[in-house]
Amino acid sequence: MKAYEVNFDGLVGPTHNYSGLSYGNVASQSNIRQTSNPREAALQGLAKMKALHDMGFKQAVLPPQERPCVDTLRALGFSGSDSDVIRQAAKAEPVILAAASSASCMWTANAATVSPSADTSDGRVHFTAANLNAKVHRAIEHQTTSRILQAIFKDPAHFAHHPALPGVSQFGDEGAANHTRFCADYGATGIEFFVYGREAFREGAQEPKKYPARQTLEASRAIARLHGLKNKQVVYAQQNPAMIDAGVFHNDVISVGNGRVLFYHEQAFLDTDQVLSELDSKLVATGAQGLIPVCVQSDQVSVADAVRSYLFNSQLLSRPDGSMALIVPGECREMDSVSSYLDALVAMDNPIQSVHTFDLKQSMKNGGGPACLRLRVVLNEAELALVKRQVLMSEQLYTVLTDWVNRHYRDRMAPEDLADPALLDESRTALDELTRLLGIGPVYPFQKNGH
Ligand code: SUG
Repeated sequence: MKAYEVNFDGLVGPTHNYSGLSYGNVASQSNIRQTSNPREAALQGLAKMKALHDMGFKQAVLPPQERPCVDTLRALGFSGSDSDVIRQAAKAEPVILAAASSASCMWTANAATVSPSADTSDGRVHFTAANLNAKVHRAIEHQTTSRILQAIFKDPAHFAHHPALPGVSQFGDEGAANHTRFCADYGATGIEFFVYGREAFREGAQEPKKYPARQTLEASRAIARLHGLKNKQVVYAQQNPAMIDAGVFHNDVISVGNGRVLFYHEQAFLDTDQVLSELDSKLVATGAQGLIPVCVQSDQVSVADAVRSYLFNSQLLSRPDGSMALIVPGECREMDSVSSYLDALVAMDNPIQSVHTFDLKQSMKNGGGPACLRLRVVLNEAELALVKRQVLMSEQLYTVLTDWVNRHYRDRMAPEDLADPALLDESRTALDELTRLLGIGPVYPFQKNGH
């Protein structure tokens, strides 16, 4: 049966702001306390979704979460009415209020790890919501993420949903940002590639020295078990710890894969030769042709330029003729080294034949490029037919969501604006309407609590 990669992009939420919450993420830290523009952020994301839909790719949308998360603030001891809770938190612990207000669920590459039915032992598509427990503002995402995924992928005969792994650092899991799948075509059995930052249970294992490694090998292994993946279909690789210290906080900041292509920086992995040879041999054992490695050398693009431009946080998308399109952030054309590399890349003998640039500056300033903003879900035709229709991008959905954003979003958000209790009401009104537009039912806590 024919199968597709469907990209589920996160719709940027109404509280998008710059609070410098992600230590180890250079962009997040360097833009701390700047004024953001939530409306522009959401429109930039929608423009990318619409453009990819128009180019013929399968595109869908995942809704944002309720922020500020009043339940988190209450759990941390703030009390009274919702407005009281926000006012107290703003006064006593503005950092906690900022964490509870982040729109970070827009980066849906971190929402979950997804294994297509062609890979899993029970023939269902498996989802494990990521615990994101390395950061407070992200660790509060997974319950609602699970509810949203279950509302969209409903049929238990075809879709299996696993709750997030235990929320401790030994099982730190950042979802699909550290997961890539290689295959001959989407419907065929693939090789699932899990990249981790550290090993939690092995004494003396290499780790970064400065910044935290968010993903553990133990978490990746647990997901492979939960999804029923056979050892011959899985490759684990450690990210080069020096890269994490250079600001590569997820593997998707230094490599991206699709089909048989791995586009990566020469410094991405700890043991590159071993990684490439295991990927290649396991891929060939599925009946596919071998891996096509496309390596970028440091003298072509330095790690610092890769981190600044987000060259590898690109989407690598298959076209019907077998060629691939690379979707990059505008920053890649603002840097000479990266821009000339891209021109050279499309002239080389590999499947990547076109480069498309998108302005995602609002998200980029928090360290989120094109690949961060999407969750890849490979679905065969039967599974795709079961997906909640209203979340699939169309001319009409684009118009409806653009209008929704224009009606509900502010066009400026300074750090002190997070203290405004009206922001919660605005967000709830917007999200309540959104669940109706997308037909996903009441997925937010406030809809259940009857606010
Ligand atoms: O987790 N930034 C996100 C960016 C996630 C990028 N995702 C992928 N690479 N797939 C993070 O660090 C910044 C929020 C702030 O500082 O306000 C933030 O959460």
